[in-house]
Amino acid sequence: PPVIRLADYRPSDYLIDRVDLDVRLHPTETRITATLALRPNPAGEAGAPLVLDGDDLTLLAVALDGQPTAPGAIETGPRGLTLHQPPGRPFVLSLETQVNPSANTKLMGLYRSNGVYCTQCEADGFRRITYFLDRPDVLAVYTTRIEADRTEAPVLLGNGNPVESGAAGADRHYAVWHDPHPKPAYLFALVGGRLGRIGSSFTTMEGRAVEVAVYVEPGKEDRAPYALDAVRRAMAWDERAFGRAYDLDVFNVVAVSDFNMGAMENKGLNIFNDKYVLASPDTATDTDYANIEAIIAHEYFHNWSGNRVTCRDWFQLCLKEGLTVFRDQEFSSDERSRPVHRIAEVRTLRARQFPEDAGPLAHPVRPQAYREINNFYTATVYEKGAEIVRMLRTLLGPETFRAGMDLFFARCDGTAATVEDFLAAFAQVSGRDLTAFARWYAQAGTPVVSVSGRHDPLARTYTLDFHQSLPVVATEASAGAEPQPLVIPVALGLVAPGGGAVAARSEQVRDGVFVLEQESGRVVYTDVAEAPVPSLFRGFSAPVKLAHALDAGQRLTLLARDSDPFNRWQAAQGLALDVLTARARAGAPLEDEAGADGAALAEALGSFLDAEAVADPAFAALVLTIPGDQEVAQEIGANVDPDAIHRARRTLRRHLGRALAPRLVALRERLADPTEAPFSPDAASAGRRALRNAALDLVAAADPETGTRLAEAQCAGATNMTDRLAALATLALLPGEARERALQAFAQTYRAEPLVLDKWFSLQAMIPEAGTVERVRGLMRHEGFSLGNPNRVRSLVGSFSLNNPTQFHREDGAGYDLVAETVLALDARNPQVAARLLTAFSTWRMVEAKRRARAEAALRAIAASPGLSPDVGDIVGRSLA
Ligand code: BAL
Ligand code: ZN
Repeated sequence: PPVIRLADYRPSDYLIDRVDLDVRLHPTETRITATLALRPNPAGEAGAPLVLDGDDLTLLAVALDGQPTAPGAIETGPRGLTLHQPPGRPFVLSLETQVNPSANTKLMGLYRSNGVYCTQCEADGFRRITYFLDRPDVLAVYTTRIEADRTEAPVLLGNGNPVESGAAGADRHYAVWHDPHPKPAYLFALVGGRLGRIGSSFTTMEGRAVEVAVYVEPGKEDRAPYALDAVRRAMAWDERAFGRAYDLDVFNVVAVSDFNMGAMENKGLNIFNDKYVLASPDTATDTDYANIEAIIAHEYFHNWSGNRVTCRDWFQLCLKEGLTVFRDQEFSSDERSRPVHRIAEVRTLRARQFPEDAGPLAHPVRPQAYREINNFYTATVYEKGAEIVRMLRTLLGPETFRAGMDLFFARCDGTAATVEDFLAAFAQVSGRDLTAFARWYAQAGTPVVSVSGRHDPLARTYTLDFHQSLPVVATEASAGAEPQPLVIPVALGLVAPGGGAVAARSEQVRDGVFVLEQESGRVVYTDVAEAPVPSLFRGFSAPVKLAHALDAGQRLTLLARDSDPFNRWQAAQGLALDVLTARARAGAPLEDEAGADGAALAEALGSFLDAEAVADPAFAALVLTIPGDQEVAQEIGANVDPDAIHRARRTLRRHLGRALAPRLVALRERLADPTEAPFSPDAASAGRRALRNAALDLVAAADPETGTRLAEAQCAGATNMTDRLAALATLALLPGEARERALQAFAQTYRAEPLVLDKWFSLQAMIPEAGTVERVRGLMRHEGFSLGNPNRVRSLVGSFSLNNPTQFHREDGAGYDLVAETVLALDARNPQVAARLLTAFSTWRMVEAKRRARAEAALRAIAASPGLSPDVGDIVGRSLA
């Protein structure tokens, strides 16, 4: 596909003010009449031909101002429709198209999922419904009439508010929806089907009574209340935290089972992957509940950050996504535990975004070029994008930040905006020049901040010297220019060696934050009697790698004494990472013990558990969890041997388990829920379960026999999916009959529950054993598996490629071959999901030479395959560049 550049942006030559759609739903022959009120754009080129996007459409009729068009006036091709000499005044174009929803396996545009008609239009799916100016800066007011067979689709939903409904002949009926808010086509949606509904009402701070409803597969209504409640909590929170009220009379959420993404923020009609709606104690884990809450909130928050203010072009995707992720993270932090949530956010960033930023798919948060926009819904745009917004708040302070948000919403409401518009609002309210800060949006790669500290006992000063180094990232999506210093907020403090904060002053630190604006910077604290331990980047105040030579003793001080929970957790992670990288680099023989560093870590964790585990189990569970393979691999950086990392992790887990076993067993008992207590998905209950299960995991790592016994009992006797799945995950790491028995029993119990079987697929795909490739191939033939359903593919093959590093990176290349074959098999059917699966190869240059050669061969074989989709072609091209 050709490259599209931000620098080439031009406004549309034409605008569309109103869209009237008449959609007659039919399984294979759906007809759409679109009546478009167009006019020349004063900012465009006068007299230019009108070029409407179209994809996979059959054009049945066309009329201009109600008249048939002259022969030759209109031309259609594979990319769309051209009207050669449009009137130089407002005009109306009517188009009748036909599409086949049942044959739409790409799940873009109008398709059927389990017999339910639904749509997905972001980024460019609307052009698969009718010919259109399918770009986010063309905003129109939509009225949609939906007609369908009454039995097949008793529920008919559209954007905006319902206007009228009624019979359309003997067997058919219709509904009309009107959305008064101008929107781009990517926010269009409709749904038609047989659906169960649960509803509630919410009165906004402006006094508007809103009917809120969640629609699910009939019979699953009892799994929807958590999502419905999350909507209402999100509505209330956005009013409190950002002053944003909802603006329609209805807000609908619909769950469908075949969906390329997590969910979609269509105006007033959010369509969800059912994985992020349906929850019951027996089918959903605590993580599922937390994800549902977060994604429901995320899509709802888009109503302002994305819908009321949308993006001028797709390069500005972070404007809505990074900002909305920040907003949903804040919501979850307020609804749950802020420190625990912050740690979870950073773990995701490090596991997904840092590797992306270090590999061939690296791109700035606002890319400068793309070939296929669907490949830019990335951890960088989303998660790093959210970190930029968080840094802005840290730099400006919460009040000024809020004033900036208010101004941005007020000024850009109803428009398609840019990152510059966003920053201009904050510059205005703060009086600051944000030009240098804006580099965060333009420069790819993870900065490294090196710090060294020096105590002068005579002068009683403590000096910290900071230096930032920025990687030069020369990928297609990145300018490749010499990077300029970033504005890096460093939240910091000093901890006395014996504990407690040091009451020192520094002129360079305000409200606990030093801003590193140049390549180098210095902080001098005065009145420091004894050498302190610096606590840097508290709360992970910037998305950087910190190079700071703390010794184990200093880390232990921070773990035990720092007032910042994030850095306490970070201290434990740092201790573990030192052990893991040293041992992995040395080849990590399995029989080795973890050594003195491991012993020090075990002792510190023991004291920590004694003092704090019961008070904050969720936090304790995170402290107990050592860094994952990915993170160790990142730390090592080059010539990575995934087997050595895995052995090092196993050894350390075994060591920690042995050292902590008596405590862990006691904790498990102490934290057990009373058997009669009803299940609650709240954060406190989830935290207890998390710690009990982290303890089980370590006990099993140390003593497989005890672990098997405990896990088998827990798996069979669990009263909720969190405990059952955690026990099964523990068993999955213990080869033997017990594992296979438990896996079989689980599959038998949940054979009619696709979302639960996904967990079962996923666990097996992650078994770090040589037989897993064959196991995955076998599971691909399981009756519950289908290449047509994105959740199934992600659970089985996605989990294998992303979460099973030893088997994906098998020395003989069998793991690469499995994923490459699946990508090719999927590509013809669903290119978006195929391309996403292929991104697992993006770290291929980091692995050692033998594996690297195998990975490259697999990528080259894909690249040489005929008929690749633009999606896969783009990823494979960039991966090999
Ligand atoms: N806009 C695509 C799905 C999401 O990020 O909300
Ligand atoms: Zn989003």
